[in-house]
Amino acid sequence: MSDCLFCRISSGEARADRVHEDEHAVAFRDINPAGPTHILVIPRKHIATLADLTEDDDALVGHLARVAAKVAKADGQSDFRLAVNCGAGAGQSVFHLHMHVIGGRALKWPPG
Ligand code: DGP
Repeated sequence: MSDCLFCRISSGEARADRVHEDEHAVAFRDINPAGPTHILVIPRKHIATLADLTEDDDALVGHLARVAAKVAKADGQSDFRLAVNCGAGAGQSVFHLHMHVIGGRALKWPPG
């Protein structure tokens, strides 16, 4: 989808500070970091929200979670938060599924 920012980052058309990429996923630093580590993990496949996943995406979601743990570790974080905002009311602003990997500072729960 050429009008999707994260599809353009995935294809390389838009720039990002990438920390990982493979056939199915890309991870890059958030432009507005909420902590010393703030990395977004996205599927190359355009999926608008977590609620749009289908059974066919089960393996993909497992892969994204594993990439998230890998990039957190590579960034020096043993403790981190993995978050997905689903829908505008939950704070989603980019409608291409992404996992936030946030770490390097104390994280309160619930997040507020
Ligand atoms: P969310 O609010 O959950 O949809 O998170 C979207 C995140 O995407 C937000 O933390 C800021 C980040 N973001 C938005 N535009 C860009 C961009 O052009 N580049 C990068 N690296 N991050 C972006």
